[in-house]
Amino acid sequence: MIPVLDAELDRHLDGLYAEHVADLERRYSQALEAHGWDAVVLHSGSLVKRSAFDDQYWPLRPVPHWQHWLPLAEPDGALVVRIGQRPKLWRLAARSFWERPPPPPTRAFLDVFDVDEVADPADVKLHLGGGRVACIGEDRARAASWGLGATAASATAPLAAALDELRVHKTPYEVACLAEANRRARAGHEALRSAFRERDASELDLHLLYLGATSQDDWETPYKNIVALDENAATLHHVAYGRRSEPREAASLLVDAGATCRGYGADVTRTWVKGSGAAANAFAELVASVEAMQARLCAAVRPGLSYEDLHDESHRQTAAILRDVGIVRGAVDEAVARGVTRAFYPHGLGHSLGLQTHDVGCALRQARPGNAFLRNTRDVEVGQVFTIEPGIYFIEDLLERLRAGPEASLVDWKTVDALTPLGGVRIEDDLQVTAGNPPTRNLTREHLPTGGGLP
Ligand SMILES: [Mn+2]
Repeated sequence: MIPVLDAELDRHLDGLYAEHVADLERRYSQALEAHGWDAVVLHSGSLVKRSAFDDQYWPLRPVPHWQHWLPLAEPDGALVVRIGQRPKLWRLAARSFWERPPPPPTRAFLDVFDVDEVADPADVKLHLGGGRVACIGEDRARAASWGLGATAASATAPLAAALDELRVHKTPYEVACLAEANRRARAGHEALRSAFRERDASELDLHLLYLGATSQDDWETPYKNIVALDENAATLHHVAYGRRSEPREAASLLVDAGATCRGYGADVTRTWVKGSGAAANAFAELVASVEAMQARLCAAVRPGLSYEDLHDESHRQTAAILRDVGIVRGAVDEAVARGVTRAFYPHGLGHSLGLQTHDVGCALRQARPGNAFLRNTRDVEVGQVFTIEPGIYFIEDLLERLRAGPEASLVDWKTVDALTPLGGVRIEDDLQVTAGNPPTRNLTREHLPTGGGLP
């Protein structure tokens, strides 16, 4: 297990946090003024019932606008940001002897906000002050209790879009949190690599091992761990963990799992293969090729580049790999133009990363036809953090359609059938775009250098 309580790290993050908040105050004031508001109330969120027929609640996933300012997972908090004033934080006084929110990861927020408590969240209304006040949150009833119900929807949309834009370029504090989240994820990926090499662990075993190695409860992970053995890797978001595993001649493991730091999440994928025989060897070659392609794509990132152009380039490189391993025949350009690569690589090259695993602000432009699932269509800019995650899979449904169509003759189906039991490959890192040389910092490889075949 890795230590998640590190006093030196906390001091470092707290120092950056004060600058982060000062920066947010300035940029929020500009956004409020530009959109004709005097203040905005950010609601942390309300507890949501697991079922309307039950009396149990999900753990709180705070509203990301709130988390942008505060790493607190407390229900019914209100942060009032008013132009030209120190932000005011209202916390709900915890009076329940049944439960209590998790303790704050830091107390640095006490130094940068005016902090007070209310016994009843509706009381925040008494302290809102005058002028045009917007509310951002997901609980319409709470906004209505503050007299801000009418502003909770369409009227605040332009302001909300401007606030999303503030999350596209990460502050040094946010980058430090994302780097730390990647450091924490490393322990999980390394533990799974070893366990997979040494024994025939089930997906559930591996998932639980990842949680233990990263000191995370299941609901604390930035997204549900994807732990897929063999053909399950062809389900891109496989989270229905199998409970059994038998020895087999060739085996693969795809792990797409992260960790968090103060609300910011890492998003990391590695693929491993073991065994002997032709299928294991061919699949190991495929993993090594995707790994090398992923490194080339990361190296190509620089400010001014269109992310969608890089996505298109990843399809050309995927076609070359498919040809080299004997899956696709003919010219690379033909395989891309006729949609063959899209059957093996149906998702986008990556997405913006931050408080949300698929973060906001980078998919405002519609992707070109054929790039339907691309979640980043923006030009690369200094301060962005995004993933680079190409993959090659053997997905039954997509391959059936390919096999039935006119492009079937471009594919060597014997090779496809031999590799289908191993599911697929994905390699994913988190990149920060910098103003320096090199123009990117790979937040993942600082800690987790490699993937691929296992001896
Ligand atoms: Mn991802």
